[in-house]
Amino acid sequence: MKQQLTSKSLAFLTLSAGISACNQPKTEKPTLPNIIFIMSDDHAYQAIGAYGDTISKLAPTPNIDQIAAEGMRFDRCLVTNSISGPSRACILTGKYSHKNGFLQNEATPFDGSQQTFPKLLQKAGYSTCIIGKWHLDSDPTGFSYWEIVPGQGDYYNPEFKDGKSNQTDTGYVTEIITQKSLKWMEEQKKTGNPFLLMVHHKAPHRNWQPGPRELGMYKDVNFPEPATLFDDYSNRGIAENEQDMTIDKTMLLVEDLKMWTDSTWKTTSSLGRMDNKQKEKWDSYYNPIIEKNKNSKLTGKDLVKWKYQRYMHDYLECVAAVDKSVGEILKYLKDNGLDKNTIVVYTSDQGFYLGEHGWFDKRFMFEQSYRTPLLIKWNGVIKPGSINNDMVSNIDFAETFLSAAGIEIPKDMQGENMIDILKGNTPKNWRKSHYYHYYEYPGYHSVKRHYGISSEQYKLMHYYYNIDQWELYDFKSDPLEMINLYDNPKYASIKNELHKQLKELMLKYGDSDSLAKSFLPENKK
Ligand code: SGN
Ligand code: CA
Repeated sequence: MKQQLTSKSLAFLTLSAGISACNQPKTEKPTLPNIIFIMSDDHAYQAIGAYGDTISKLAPTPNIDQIAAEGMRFDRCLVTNSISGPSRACILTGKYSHKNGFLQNEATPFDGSQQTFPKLLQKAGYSTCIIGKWHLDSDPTGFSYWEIVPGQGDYYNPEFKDGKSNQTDTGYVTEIITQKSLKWMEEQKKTGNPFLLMVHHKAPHRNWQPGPRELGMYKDVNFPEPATLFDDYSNRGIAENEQDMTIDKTMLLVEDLKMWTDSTWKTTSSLGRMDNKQKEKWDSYYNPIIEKNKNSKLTGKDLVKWKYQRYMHDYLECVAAVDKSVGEILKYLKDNGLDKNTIVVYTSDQGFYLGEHGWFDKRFMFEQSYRTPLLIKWNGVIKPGSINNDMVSNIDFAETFLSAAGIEIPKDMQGENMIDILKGNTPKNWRKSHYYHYYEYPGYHSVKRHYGISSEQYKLMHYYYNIDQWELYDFKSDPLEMINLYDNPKYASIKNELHKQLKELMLKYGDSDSLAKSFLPENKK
């Protein structure tokens, strides 16, 4: 059931703003909360201090952690389709990919005429803004102001477009996105409107180019290897065996790990963007590593281990800049008295593999890419330091923000309203299972199309394109998800129950095998 706008929800808003409801004259509008939605690109929860993994102990994220300390950490936030554009479309619309039409990156542009939560907020009087990565091919709609990086964007001296012109900004992308976001907030002081600000970082997306401030900060740190770095995919299906996203085979020494030679350096588009000063700094860090690597002649497992460390150094240095950005935004809110009535969200468009199963990238329904970090603070509403284990989803964000703003939730949105969870009261009928559907195959990294269901303990997945394979995982007894139990007779009744629940979820969300087939490249009109 969708939440309606009632006097009760308005009273909640008034109270949440720290104003006594009884002192309010009846006609006065409730104070609506501002919403700052900070989303990075490919930020694994394993690399966030608040989640406590070993990696993040060596590469801390104090500012992102501050959101958790002052608010709520979500330990099971699941995405509906683990890939950038589709995830963003699901977040904006509160609907699954087959409903919002954006199934995979760079296929068909997002239909910007459809309903999105920023549009509904804007209609209700919010100033709305997005800065940074958009990745939906069509121009943003529903924003009072937008300034985005075209496509994936660049790390150094990135181009931005705002619908009127394209311009190249000098500097590092994470810092520029932060400055533009702060500037826009400052300008809002004139309007007096509540605002929605979506700060969408490009970092820490492949090929993980650290900024000048962070370059080399982890060079002497040896990060712990995940237990499954040398996964050989036995006990798994064709999909895991045929993917193309391993550190071993897919990760490139030159483009990904920066082992450039002078002749290739200038011709590569992304690094070729640097000015002399930036290039000097870059070279002073990488040149000695390049030299050392030339003479090391590593092969096999030793090479994978070396690549993993190089990957972690660059990736986590990109994360460190994102963390600083969060710190600057939190400071701005505090300095301007906005921290009391602003919901601050930190998330990523999906999770990411940091060497688990030997992988980088995302797409699969295994935990590291299916689960995304989610931290929310809302002073006076969320109890500081809370931890939530409920299954929430990126299609829940839209309804939650609308609800926080006292806006009626459209009936065709497919998520759930998390407001009660934020207040510490999970509704009794909260979802106990979650539906997933990934479409981008054929495509980069060759992860086959699959849909599936995750319950609190099990996952059932169906790889259905050019193979027809089912997989079942018990991630309580097998948290590393290494054993496919689908044909194990002991799990027959669990399997049947999951099949039944999967059918129910597909029906509920209007997805089906025949609809999935209609999206296959050979069947597309
Ligand atoms: C690029 C990356 C891929 C990545 C996709 C999608 N290759 O193609 O590794 O999976 O983007 O990422 S790169 O060599 O160009 O970096 S997404 O986050 O935008 O969906
Ligand atoms: Ca991404």
